[in-house]
Amino acid sequence: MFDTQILILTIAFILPQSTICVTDNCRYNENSPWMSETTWQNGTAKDEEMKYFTRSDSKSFITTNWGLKINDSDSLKAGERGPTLLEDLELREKITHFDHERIPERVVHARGSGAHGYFQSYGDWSNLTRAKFLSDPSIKTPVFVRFSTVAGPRGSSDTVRDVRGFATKFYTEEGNFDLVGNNIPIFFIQDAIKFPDLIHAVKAEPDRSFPSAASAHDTFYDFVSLSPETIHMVLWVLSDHGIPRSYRMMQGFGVHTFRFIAENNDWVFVKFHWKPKYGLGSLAWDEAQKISGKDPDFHRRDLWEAIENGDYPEWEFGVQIIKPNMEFKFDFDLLDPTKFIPEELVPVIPLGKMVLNRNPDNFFAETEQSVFHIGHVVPGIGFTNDPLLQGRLFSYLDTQINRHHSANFQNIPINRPVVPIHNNQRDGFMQTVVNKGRVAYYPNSLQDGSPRLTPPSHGGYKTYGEQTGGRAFRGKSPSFFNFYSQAQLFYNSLTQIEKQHLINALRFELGLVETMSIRTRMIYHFNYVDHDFASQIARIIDVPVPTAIYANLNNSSPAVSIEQYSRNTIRTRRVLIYIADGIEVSTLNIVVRILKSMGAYLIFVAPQQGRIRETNYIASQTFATTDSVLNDAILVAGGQSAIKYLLYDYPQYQSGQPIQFLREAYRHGKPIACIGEGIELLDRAGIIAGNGVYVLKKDGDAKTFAQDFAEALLRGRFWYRDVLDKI
Ligand code: HDE
Repeated sequence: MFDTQILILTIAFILPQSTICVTDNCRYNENSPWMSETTWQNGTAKDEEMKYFTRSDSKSFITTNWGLKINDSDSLKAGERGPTLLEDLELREKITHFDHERIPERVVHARGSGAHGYFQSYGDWSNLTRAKFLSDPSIKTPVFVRFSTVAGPRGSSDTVRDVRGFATKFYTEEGNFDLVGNNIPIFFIQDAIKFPDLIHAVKAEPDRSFPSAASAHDTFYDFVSLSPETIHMVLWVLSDHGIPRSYRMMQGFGVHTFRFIAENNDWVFVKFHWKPKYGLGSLAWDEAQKISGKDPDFHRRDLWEAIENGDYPEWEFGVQIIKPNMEFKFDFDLLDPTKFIPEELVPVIPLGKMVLNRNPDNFFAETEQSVFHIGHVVPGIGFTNDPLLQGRLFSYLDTQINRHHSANFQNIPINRPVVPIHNNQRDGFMQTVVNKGRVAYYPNSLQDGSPRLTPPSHGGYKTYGEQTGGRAFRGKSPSFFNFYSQAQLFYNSLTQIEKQHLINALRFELGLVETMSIRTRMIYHFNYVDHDFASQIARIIDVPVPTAIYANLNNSSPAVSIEQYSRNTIRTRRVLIYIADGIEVSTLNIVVRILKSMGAYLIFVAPQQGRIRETNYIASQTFATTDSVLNDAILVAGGQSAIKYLLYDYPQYQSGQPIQFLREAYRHGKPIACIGEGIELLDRAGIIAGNGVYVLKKDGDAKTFAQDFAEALLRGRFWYRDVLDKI
């Protein structure tokens, strides 16, 4: 029998080769001016391309969109007080464009923020994968990353309790690779068909449209309590992982099991990991709620400012590698996305690093219009049969057409790969490419068979030929019926205070659930995780304490704990420094110099903005424009009259914020330090020294004091203060 595939391939290769690159040494391809030796070495290929599309309006004259220069900014009327004329096309164009400025927000992950940067491999990993961006440490692959919350609308707050999206687009020399992950290594459900139900349940309830961006309501826990597979992920989101301190201080995970395929077709299963250089950090729940009011843009501001300051966020990229013969050696199914592989069982091998070093020029054009798709892979990376992954492969293409109203969304600058695109796809709304020639089909002979196919040996993508088969079947594999074991593992792995935070979070969330049967069902599930855990929640939310039915196996994976994650820098940590007229500067100078040299951000706050009399200190904030919750630590300068001012005169018109901030910082476990007379403020706040609170007496050593304080900043939180069970 005649095989048409063979015919097509034969024609393609007998026909003369055109300019198309099918050799190994043609990284810098035809038609791509931004791809050069230099741009690949310094990671700027995408930046160069973006420049081509970027317009600056500075030093220009206003025109209409058809290029007409405008000489008057008022509308055209019939007489000075008359109606506007239909003829006024300048007005009509401007208003019409304005009316159409919005595109639909993402159905999930609507609120987010992005940045440009690069990825650099630590070595040549071609023994693992043929993906070229992982084969050459001398090149920097451009990336664009978008972080997001999941449930809230585009205008909601950054610090709500939620999963965070962590989507990375690698603009590789073999096309775009999108790693569309989250900050939690697992997911709520095992099958894509349940995703619309999950999202409908967590989003604002459809009749009343509240609560916005919050899971603490009946419909979410109704769904969860009827879907035991969700319990493990619920614990992760309700733990400190659900309220990160910063996008820069959270992990990223590919969640599903993927495949790495090497040149010789050897393959392994992999789990993708991002580990933040700045360490892991979380907020206290009370703090997160207050920040939502004080600065709903807390995370996007933090990301923006760090990049503007040159403190580039950085992550290490790693993989857990599972050889094919290990597929069935775990006590869960590798295809089940509600399970993670403890790092203690399979270590994360670092493969490279990612640095974010450029903020977008235009939020809408870049961040809002960016399109991520789990199906955008490059040679050497393949999928598995995880049913959630399989459903996602369908959804991400479909949803972009809804958001951009056209299949041409790849033409948008932020989405274009840096390599040339050639195919026979044509036309559609907003087509911006002018495809020349008569031929828009394959196979052809009228255009030398071009665009032609590329064999895998020359970079063409080859699907991993997994053996499939079996009867059509709706349902779960028996290997997916294991709902509580990793939920228990996760709970056991938390430190004492992290457990307490989780319990408090559940008391809060379930305490807001109005339907008692839903609360009871949740406790029923938690009783399978750990009896004491379930009882501690039940007691507070008016649910009968259940009888113990299941023993805790006491297994754990300390790598999941934020508190135990190592940190090695205080760079970018925000220290709020109280100053006022009359401060004593000599000691303050020493402490400030030490903290600055370590890269901490120093925010000077005083009763009024501006220069402090007879010093070089300038207050950028007042006690009305900043807040304890927006900062990581407080330092109080000394000086009798300054302290008197802060304590006695100033509060008359600013209702005691200096004391209030200290009390809150103490409650939230933050380091506090007071120089000399500053201790009077501590006394007033009822705070005693010790446990992350430092006092420098008159004869004390400023250097040691500053170093102790810096050490405390590195530790981050002193959760074990007596008041903290109230958070
Ligand atoms: Fe997504 N998800 N998702 N998701 N997802 C989207 O695509 C979807 C899932 C993730 O910054 C949507 O462009 C289904 C897991 C991120 O633009 C949509 C299922 C993980 C982002 C979609 C999942 C993610 C999205 C909405 C279950 C972590 C934001 C807008 C089968 C591994 C990307 C869009 C950005 C966005 C569908 C589950 C991560 C509708 C059907 C698991 C980070 O296509």
